[in-house]
Amino acid sequence: MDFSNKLNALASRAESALDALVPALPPDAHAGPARIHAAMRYSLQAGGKRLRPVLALAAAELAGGEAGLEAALPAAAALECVHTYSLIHDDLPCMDDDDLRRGRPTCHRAFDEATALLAGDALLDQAFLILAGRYADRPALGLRLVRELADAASGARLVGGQMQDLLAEGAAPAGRPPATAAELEFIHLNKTAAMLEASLVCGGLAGGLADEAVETLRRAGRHLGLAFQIVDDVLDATADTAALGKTAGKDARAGKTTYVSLHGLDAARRLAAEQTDRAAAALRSLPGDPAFLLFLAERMLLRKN
Ligand code: GRG
Repeated sequence: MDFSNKLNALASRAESALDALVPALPPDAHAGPARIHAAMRYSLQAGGKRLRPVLALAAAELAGGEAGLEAALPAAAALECVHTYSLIHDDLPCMDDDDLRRGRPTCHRAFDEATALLAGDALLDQAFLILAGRYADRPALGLRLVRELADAASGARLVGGQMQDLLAEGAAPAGRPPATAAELEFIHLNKTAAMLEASLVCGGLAGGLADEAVETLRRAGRHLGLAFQIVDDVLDATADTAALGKTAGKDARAGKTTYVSLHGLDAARRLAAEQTDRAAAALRSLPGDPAFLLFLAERMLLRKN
């Protein structure tokens, strides 16, 4: 199987896991109103790249072969639930205020603001419900996964990065750039890289990787995360809305500090390649064959949306 087929195959296994673990309407008398489940699934199934689940499954396979990959499927679904929650909330009028996500109207446009807020909340809860339920027979692993995902999503990381992003945007006095290079790195290490790190780490843990190698995956995830964000900034400045499936050119219109506004397009592209090289060096030092993870790193660098 070539790597593009493998990527599609892993994304499709992640889709099936999500479909099974986030049912349209839980078969339970306490499932609650259908509208909340419809909103959760609307955003979940809007056709994201499934990058976080694929990274988790690839790391798990490297660590533990097919059995490792199987073991990581619930964690992969949980990661996508947290990621989708963050996108729904990021799109709300009180945050980035966007109408388009994954090529369709954002959750609050398709439903309403309150429903979108609740759908995000419920997806976050669903992630931990999946971990607690599906790893109940491996409590030590379950606890480590819960801790990794909760930490990545926490006020110190995903939420903290988002907070700092909002503060940088709102508080900049006239004439001063909204964020310095150091502030920008803090925002992106947490808003973007934390979830990519957690994806590789959770995959490695589920696949049974030893602690030292898990830390190597964490380092690779940090560099991949920075590269991913730099590419995001480049795409925002260069791609069109139709290709991105979300509104293009927002950063410049908002006067936001990005890698592109700080360093220019060419240097930003070079920085992304540099971070990808660092991630690749970490991946090459892992036990096992990192070829597919290296392919993913390259794909993330060359992505068009
Ligand atoms: C609201 C807690 C909270 C956090 C929001 C997701 C996010 C943090 C902000 C979105 C803005 C942004 C550009 C974030 C950094 C990169 C990112 C997470 C892009 C979206 O991820 P993709 O490209 O999306 O993997 P798909 O739709 O393919 O899953």
